[in-house]
Amino acid sequence: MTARISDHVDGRRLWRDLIELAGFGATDRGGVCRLALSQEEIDARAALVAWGREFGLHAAVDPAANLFLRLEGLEPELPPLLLGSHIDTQPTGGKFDGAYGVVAGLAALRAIAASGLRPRRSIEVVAWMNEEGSRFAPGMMGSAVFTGKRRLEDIAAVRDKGGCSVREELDRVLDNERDLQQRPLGFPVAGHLEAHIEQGPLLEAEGRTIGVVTGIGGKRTFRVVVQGQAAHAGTSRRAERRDALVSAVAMVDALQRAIWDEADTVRFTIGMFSVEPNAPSVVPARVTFSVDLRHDSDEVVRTLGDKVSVVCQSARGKCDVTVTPLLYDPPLEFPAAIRARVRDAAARLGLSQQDLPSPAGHDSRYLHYFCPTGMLFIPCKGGISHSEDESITPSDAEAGVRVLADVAFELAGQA
Ligand code: HGY
Ligand code: MN
Ligand code: MN
Repeated sequence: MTARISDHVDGRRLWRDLIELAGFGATDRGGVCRLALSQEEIDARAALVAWGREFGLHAAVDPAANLFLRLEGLEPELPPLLLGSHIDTQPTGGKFDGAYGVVAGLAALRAIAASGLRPRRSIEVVAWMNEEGSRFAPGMMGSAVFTGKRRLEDIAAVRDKGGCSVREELDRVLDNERDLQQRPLGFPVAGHLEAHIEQGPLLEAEGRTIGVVTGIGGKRTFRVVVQGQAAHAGTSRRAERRDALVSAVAMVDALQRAIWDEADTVRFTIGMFSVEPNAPSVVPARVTFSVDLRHDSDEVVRTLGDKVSVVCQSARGKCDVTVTPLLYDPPLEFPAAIRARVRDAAARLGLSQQDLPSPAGHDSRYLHYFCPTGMLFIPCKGGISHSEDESITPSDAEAGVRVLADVAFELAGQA
């Protein structure tokens, strides 16, 4: 039997790293709050660098604070293969969304190092900056800037709710990592593989261990600002009020009626909703809310997304409303050749598998337009994610790494 890299995967060390990484930003309810460019993330990044250096990885960072951990190949001048995902989380996120893919990448490189074999191309684990987009919107900033989808100066100007800019936080992170090698944005890459938890119920329901990801669904996001007029709750008559909350609620109701479909295939979410000044005796002056729309048909994403502004304007009442599009990412399909490698590697390892799409977004969405890209999923309990209850099993975690390690070594050996 040919020696396989996957025979050298250390499942115990993988699980230890996953649980230790979850400690950076651990919440009381067993989840993780490790927002992009936060101190918790800086500390987690330092741990990843230390773990990589234990077996000779070189750490580097680019101007968007994407973090690279490189296993040098026999021909270091060749463009490397990337094993990427993210370590930033939602505010009440789980231990594994994103973090699994970065730690799995590290475990795959650790297995290659343990095998004594050297890949032809270098292989680099990447922690892409701000995939989640909850502290700074939109998400996937690091991979978008690396691949040229967005400009660094544009994302640097984005501010969080407290007024802190991406630029200020990038400077803080990059200063903290000033001893790391500097890499340019968008250097040539041979390919990108991402291991991720499914964040949906299919694999668990079907009793499958490995998901061969066929592609990523379409997504459009918007920011809606409803502008009214602050007034005294006791003295201002309803007839003269310009109540931003009343208008915003009318918009939410009208949007749901216009966008939700009977077949329940459209994913429409208003996840962020803030009222100002948010004081009990003041008529709301302004409401800001998010719109997140997804579907695997580009036609549906386009036509329903085009309704958002029209519907908000029609429900504005006496207030003004501004609808700002944040992103529009059409659905995509990963190359069949990479999907076949994931499928064959899982089959060789005797792991059950199935093809499935990803309604959730990932950094691989932007890498797909930059280099040959593919993804593999492992199951998560009840399909629960973006929740402190997110959970996976050590054996599924290890199975995913075994597939990732074998596919990575194969792709890195390619001409
Ligand atoms: O929103 C998403 O799909 C990703 O998990 N951030
Ligand atoms: Mn993710
Ligand atoms: Mn996520």
